[in-house]
Order: sequence, then structure tokens, then C-alpha cells
Amino acid sequence: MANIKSIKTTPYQDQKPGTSGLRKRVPVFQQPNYVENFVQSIFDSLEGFEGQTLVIGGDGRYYNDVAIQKAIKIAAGNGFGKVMVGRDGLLSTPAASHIIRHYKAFGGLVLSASHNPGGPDGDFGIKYNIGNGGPAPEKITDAAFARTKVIDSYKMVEAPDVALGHIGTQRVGDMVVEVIDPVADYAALMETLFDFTAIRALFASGFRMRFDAMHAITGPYAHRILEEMLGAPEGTVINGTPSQDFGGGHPDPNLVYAKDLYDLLMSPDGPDFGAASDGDGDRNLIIGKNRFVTPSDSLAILAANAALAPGYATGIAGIARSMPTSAAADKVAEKRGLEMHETPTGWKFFGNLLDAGRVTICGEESAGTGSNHVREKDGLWAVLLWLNILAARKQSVDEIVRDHWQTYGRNYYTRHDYEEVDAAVANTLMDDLRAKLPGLVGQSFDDDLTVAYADDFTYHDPVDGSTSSKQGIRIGFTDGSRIVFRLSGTGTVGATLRLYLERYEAADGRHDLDTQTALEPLVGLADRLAGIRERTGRQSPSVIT
Ligand code: G16
Repeated sequence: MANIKSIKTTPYQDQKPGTSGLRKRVPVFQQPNYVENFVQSIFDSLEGFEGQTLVIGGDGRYYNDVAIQKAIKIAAGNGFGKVMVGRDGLLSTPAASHIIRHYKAFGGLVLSASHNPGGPDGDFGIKYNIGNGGPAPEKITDAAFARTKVIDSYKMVEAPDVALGHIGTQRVGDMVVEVIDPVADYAALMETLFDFTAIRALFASGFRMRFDAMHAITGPYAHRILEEMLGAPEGTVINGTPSQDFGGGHPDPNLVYAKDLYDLLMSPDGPDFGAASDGDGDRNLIIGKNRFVTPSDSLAILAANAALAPGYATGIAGIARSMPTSAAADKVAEKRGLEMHETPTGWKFFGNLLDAGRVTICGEESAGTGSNHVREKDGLWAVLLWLNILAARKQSVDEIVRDHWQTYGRNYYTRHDYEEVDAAVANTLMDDLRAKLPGLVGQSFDDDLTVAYADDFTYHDPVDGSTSSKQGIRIGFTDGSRIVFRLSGTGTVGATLRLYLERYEAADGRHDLDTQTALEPLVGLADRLAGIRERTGRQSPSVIT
């Protein structure tokens, strides 16, 4: 019989999962029983997993190796029949989602704080995914949070640490632990979706690419798929070895943290195509030679061209985007007669629509795109779909983007982040703005901006009927322009105020303006409406994407 111990503990009051699981600084996770309490609280909120399989993997950041041993022993203590874990405890978030689905596991634990920095003073995180491979819905995360506030014991098998360095099977108490190759199943899935022969021919013709894995989890995946399977020259993948602190960097693939890649693609001798992914491999950055593609545009272009890839050859059922994401994808859906859905921020809201077959492609402005192949956003998937489209259309990224705008119009789009703002100041700013909303409709600003609607976004899930309110303040104008205010749910210090700005220019309109210039009037108006500068004391955003 397994040596299962029930160990006494005292609750923490701050284990509320945010947009994507529980994320805190490493020293917070290192407090006695902090991991144990949270993992046990998740299991206490689930039913029917006895004897079933749990997938566990992480992005390899600092504390991954410690937390994973605790999670495995608690899973054994709670009666799971088997744990599948990536070698060295590694699995990208989309690969974990695929493994859960492929092996019909009960669920999975993803150990990651995604794009947040890592290291002893960096961030760590734990997220639970359900049997469809996607992040747990609010019903489960709310129940887990309620449990964390009262938990008084957890169950664990007392056993030596599991050796995670080699593929194979071992036991912890009565539970089987299978260590698997983190890349193989995912790479095989990609091969079923994309025209690898055409992409191989593209590389063989001299097409040059640079993929920046940012010292994070996609390194092994990108080396295997791009260089070994698709024949991209060695050196195509840079920063390809995962490190515990991401080489001291910030593994967020945007124009601030992947600036070197951007500069390279804008240089005369730069490659044809540049891409990057984040800490846990679910985000993507796409840059063509002399052309950065905004994530919102990328979603629209991928949806419009998906049928060029074998996995989507019969067409897509519909598209979903998070509310702050630009309406570029809506234009595609409108023209093609596809279902279009607007959901709150966070991938968990796409799960029901994907499971119900209502949508095939989903995306968020925060560099996340994905499809029904898994239930997470998927950085390398987006890169491979772009490569498939480039191979099929035999055009440059710039030509494809311009052509798209000429067909559907251009949605100028930017996001301004004010990070580590005092939480009380940020909440008051949002409350005061919310109070103003009813009076804004019909008002005109700067001669040509008339407010068509102003509300706090509420989502009604059309599949399970659940409602999620207070998901971000939207102020929409009669010309299609829009200002959105939201507080981040993934930050670990103070509050992050996100300001999302959008302006639509029709197919025959001007598409060559500088984005920040095109959106300047909206930036000014947002500040006047919310008093951002005055209240936060910040003269400019910390990050512009
Ligand atoms: C941010 C983004 C969201 C994204 C979330 C999780 O949330 O705005 O669009 O879904 O991160 O992404 P990841 O798992 O890559 O961290 P928030 O609440 O900070 O705006």
C-alpha cells in the first residue's frame, strides 16, 4: 500500500487564480505549503479522477523542478492512477493541451507564469487544465479559490523525488509516472495540419527565417520542427535552450522585448521572416521583412487564408476573438459569412465555442492565436500556418498584409500598458470611468468622434449560458473607432492598466499611416476621459505594443 500521509496545513488568503491560473513571485510560492495548498484545493474542486491520468509539465522556469515533485506526490496521494510528465518536467502549454487530449487524460497542471520573467525573484505560476485540454473555466477556478481559503490538510505520498531525466515508467506509491518526450506528439500533430512538403521546398529555395525562442520552452520544439523536420538551416532558431531565468530576459515576444529581432527584420540584409514565442510557448510574434504584423491583423489574415493548409482545407466554422482584440477578424467573418464571437480576455473563454464546433480559429491581441487542434493558444502553430501560407501564396509577408487591407480595410491598432500602478489608484480610475459611461453615449469629441456605445463588457456564453461581467470598459464611436480600458489579471505587482485603441480605415482608405500617429486623437481622448496621466503620475505608458 502506498505511504499516503494527510498533512496539516493553514490556508493562505491570496490564492485567487487570475486571467490564466495563479501567478505570484517565486518567494511567495516558496512559503511553506503554498504549492501544496493550491494543488490540493484544485483536486478538492474536481470529481471522478480516481485512477485517471493527469498530465504535468512546465516551461522550465526557476522552481519548476521543485513544484513538479510536490505536484506528482500530491496527485499520487489523491488517487490519480497515472501522471504523464514531460522529460525534465518540460512541456509547452500547447503541447500539454495536446497531450491531455491525445491520451484522454482527466486534466493537467501547467507550471508556468508564461511571458512573465523567471528566476529566484521572478514569477512562477500554476494553472489547471480540464479534459478538453483547455484552461479550467471560472466555475472550477472559483471553487478552488474558495477551498484555498479554508483548507486544513493535504494528501501526499511520501516517496523520494521522481527521476525526470529519462523517458520511461516508474511508480510513486500506487501511481504510475510516465516520463515522455515533450516534443514528439506535438510535432506529429503539426505534421497533420500543415503542408510540410511545401514548407520544406520554401526553405530549400533559399527563404530565410529567424526564430527567437527567447531562452524559453519553444527552443526544443522549434529546433526539431523547423530545423530537423522542415530543413531550415541550422541557426534559424536562436536562444533555443530553455533556461531557468530565460537568460535574464523577459520572454514576452513583443516589440519591446524582441526588439533585436524587429531591428534585424527591418535591416536591408535581414531575413524574409521573423518569429518569436514566449516563456511557455503559447504566444507568437510575426514580423516579415519590413513589416510587423499586429496580432489582431495576424488573426484576421490566418483566418482568411487558413484553407491553404491541409488541416483547414474544408474551411473554418467561425472565428472568436477577445473583446479588446481589433475587429479586423470581424471583417473576414462578415465577408465570408462565418460565425464571429467576442469573448472576455483569456483563452478559457474560447473552450466552449471550440468544443461545440462553433469556431475553428481564435485569437487575442496579446500575441495569442490558435485553433481547434488544441485548447490553448499556440505560438509555433501560428508560425507554421504563416509559413504554409507564404509557401502557398509565394508572396512576401508585406504583400500579403497589404493585399488583406485592400480587401477588408485596415484596423489601426495599439495597446498602451501602464505597469505597476498603485492598485487603489487604478481601481478608482476604473470606477470613476464606469460611473461616467451612461452619460457618454451620443456625445461628440474633437468634432468627429461621436460615442455610439459605452459599457462594461458582459459576456453571455452561448454554449453553457454562463455570464461573466465587468470584463473591460468599451467606448465605441460611430466611425468604428474604439477605446477599451482594462486592468490586467496576470500581473504580480500593483495593477497594470491596459488601454486598447483602434480606428478603422476602409478598403479604399489610407493604409500607410504610422500606427501611433493614426491613433493619437484617441490616445488624447482616453486620457481626457479617464485622467490617466493625472491620476497615475505617469507621462507615458511603460510598454506600447
Ligand atoms: C494577458 C493578456 C490576455 C492573455 C493572458 C494570458 O492577460 O491580456 O489576452 O490571455 O495574458 O496569456 P499568457 O498565458 O500568455 O500569459 P491580462 O489579464 O494580463 O491582460
